[in-house]
Amino acid sequence: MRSSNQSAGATASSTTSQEFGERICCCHLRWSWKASWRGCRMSMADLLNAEDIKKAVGAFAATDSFDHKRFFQMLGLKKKSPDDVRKVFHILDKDKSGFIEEEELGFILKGFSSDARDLTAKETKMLLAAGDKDGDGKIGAEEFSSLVAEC
Ligand SMILES: [Ca+2]
Repeated sequence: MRSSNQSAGATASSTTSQEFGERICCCHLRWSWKASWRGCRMSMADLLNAEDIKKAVGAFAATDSFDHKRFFQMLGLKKKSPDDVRKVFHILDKDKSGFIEEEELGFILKGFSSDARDLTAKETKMLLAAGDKDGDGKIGAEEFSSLVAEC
């Protein structure tokens, strides 16, 4: 049950793995509570095909192999309605800040499958660079939709 922290040395973040773990836990609980409170229990499994999710997450199991274009293609995200893409965005925005921040981007694979790996710092930076059009260091709903449309 130990989580891998092999990439800890490579991370530019000042947050330790342990703090990260606690934060995910809190955010997740808070999000679940908020989501139920709003009457919105949408999950990735409601939006996307379970087999597609499994294949897409499995394809990038190797460290530093993540390619967001191929990942989104494999998920069939581009074929989804703008509304569904927005729902996926909101699931990935765990703290409901209206943005997918760098930390949340690192957990993008886990957003689709809870046993998936975290992105490495390098992969996270590349994904952020691809999606962050206005350079504010995070990905907004519009930016996420454009990122999906570019696939
Ligand atoms: Ca957020």
